[in-house]
Amino acid sequence: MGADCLFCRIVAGEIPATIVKETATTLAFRDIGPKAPVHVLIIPKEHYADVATLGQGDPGLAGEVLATAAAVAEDEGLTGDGFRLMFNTGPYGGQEVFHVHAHLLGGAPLGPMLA
Ligand code: DGP
Repeated sequence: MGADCLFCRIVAGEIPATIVKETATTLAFRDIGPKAPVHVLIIPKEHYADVATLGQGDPGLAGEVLATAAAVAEDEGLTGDGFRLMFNTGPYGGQEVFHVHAHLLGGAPLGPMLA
């Protein structure tokens, strides 16, 4: 991947993003079209297309993505009232960018998932 992948290009610094946390293996940045007061995307720097291939290919890295998401939730003050963490996967899951990313949403009541 790389040149063809939007989020690889954000990792490479070729496309600007509002980065809120970076570790050796993960990056967290604000979604360009926020769907909640806090909407952050958390990705592994290494390219995996979706959470299924990441989870099976490198479970340790998947755990690091979750740990970064939890740290961002804490930084953003979401841990008291709660938040939503989700991975859209494939066309039926509504995935549009095929570099795995967790959506961290919070800062207001989000309502039931499938309303
Ligand atoms: P998904 O549908 O799960 O693949 O979500 C992709 C998300 O990526 C969507 O909420 C909008 C966000 N997004 C798309 N392009 C960019 C971009 O260039 N920068 C940032 N920060 N977010 C983007």
